[in-house]
Amino acid sequence: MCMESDEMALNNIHPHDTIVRMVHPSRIYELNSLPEGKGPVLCWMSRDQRARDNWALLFAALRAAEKGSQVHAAFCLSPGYPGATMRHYDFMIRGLVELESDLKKTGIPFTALLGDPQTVIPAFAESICAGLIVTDFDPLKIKRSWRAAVASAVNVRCVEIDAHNIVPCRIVSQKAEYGAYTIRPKIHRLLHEYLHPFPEIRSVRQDPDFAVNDWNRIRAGITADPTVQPVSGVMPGEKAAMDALDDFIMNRLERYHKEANDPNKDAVSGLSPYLHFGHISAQRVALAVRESDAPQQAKDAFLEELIVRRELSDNFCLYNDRYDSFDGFPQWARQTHEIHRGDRREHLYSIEELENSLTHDDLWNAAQRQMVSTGVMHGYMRMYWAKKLLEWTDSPETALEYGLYLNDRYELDGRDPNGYAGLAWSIGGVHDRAWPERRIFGKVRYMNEKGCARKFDVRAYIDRYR
Ligand code: FAD
Ligand code: FO1
Repeated sequence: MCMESDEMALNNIHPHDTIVRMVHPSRIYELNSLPEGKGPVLCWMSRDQRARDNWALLFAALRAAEKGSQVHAAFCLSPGYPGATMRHYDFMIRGLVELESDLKKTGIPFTALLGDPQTVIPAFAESICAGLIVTDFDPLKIKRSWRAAVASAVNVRCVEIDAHNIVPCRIVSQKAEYGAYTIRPKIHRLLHEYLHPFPEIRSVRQDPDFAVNDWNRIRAGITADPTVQPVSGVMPGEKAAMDALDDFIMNRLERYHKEANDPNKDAVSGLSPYLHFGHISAQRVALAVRESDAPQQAKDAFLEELIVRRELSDNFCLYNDRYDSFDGFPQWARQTHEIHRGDRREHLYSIEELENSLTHDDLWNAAQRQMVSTGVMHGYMRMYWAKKLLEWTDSPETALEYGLYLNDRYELDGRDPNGYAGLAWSIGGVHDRAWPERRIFGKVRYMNEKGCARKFDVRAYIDRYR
């Protein structure tokens, strides 16, 4: 039987601070049309796994304060998330352990659940008599189906808050954009409304019955492939993410506009695993970069990737259900691929040969090895790597299938809208234009080793990942 909860308040929130003032109302998307109950607010975290700078958690805490109830955070670990391996679960679980302790400091109880979120979240919500469920935004199909199932299984209001994007994805545009050139002005027009500092949840005055999460039991319940080992070079969690941001701003940002395309120069941020698991907010990164002393050109080049390109990927996945298939490519690209289906391929590799870096191309093999051994392939090499899959497999469908499999298996940031958009750009011309026609690629942009050699010391890269 659900009883009304005790009074609580956010002691750092001024009595006349309202949700509308703190969390932009356009971030809120109703997932059902049910009324709120009086019980606690459940913040079901999924894409944004952090205590700080999290609009979904802020909304949940503020709403709880407004209605005098408690806020409770939860994360549901699905034992076999598609394509994920122990490398990903290890990174994610270590981040969640830190999240549990960070939330405890603010007074918010955190429960780690195990199972299918579509049944586990409604059951948990019922067990704590939740009066409102708040979750985060994610354009991927699996996450959309989880949210829809939860929203229809519960008997209280369920809302989604875009805690990942600076300008909420549903607000930037209501259709699939053609490319960066069409979404850029839409984002820039709205940035001033959204790119502001975050309010802070310092502590919540509530007396929760803190759940003790049994992390050993949770780890034991994960069925992901254990053969892809965790990597040691990237530490998970909010603290490590903030340290990585500081390190980037101090030591590399000033060179970003000149050297980001050189995989030997170590000029990129390395933030993508943290952004993927929501250990850091893109808004926090953008604010810190904007306020830094780096040259304006460096800041602009970086913010173009972090904001425009990243939000374009979310737009692609939200409005194109076939973001992971040949059918999701633009019409001109499908047409050109049809014309070139029969073109003779000089090299044809199996997935095993590709996975084990056994091609004739030392540069490609080095990129594949960088991904397998470090969990993060350099961004410039990702383009070359994916383009070659198109050249060395029997069809664009196979190229995409192999690309998604390898990317999502080894990249720490795999299974992300950026990955779907990146592969669709490389193989299917998504967000790109038609180029002069050539063998196999048709009008899809081509890349070769000579082009790489013009940009960086190819030999040095090969030697590094030999
Ligand atoms: P930085 O250069 O420091 O950029 C900062 C942030 O901007 C990145 O973390 C990312 O969030 C965003 N960003 C940078 N480049 C892009 C881009 N091209 N498109 C969208 N956002 C971008 N990114 C992933 O997060 N996950 C993936 O699985 C993934 N797979 C890719 C596969 C292919 C074939 C291609 C071409 C690109 C892929 N990308 C993917 C996009 C991009 O390569 C990575 O985001 C970037 O290399 C991550 O390194 P970084 O954080 O050091 O990037
Ligand atoms: N999200 C969840 O809510 N539960 C999970 O068990 C889960 C596992 C998981 C494993 C690897 C990975 O890369 C992502 C995973 N995610 C999980 C989703 C993640 O939080 C992101 O929302 C999407 O992958 C990207 O948008």
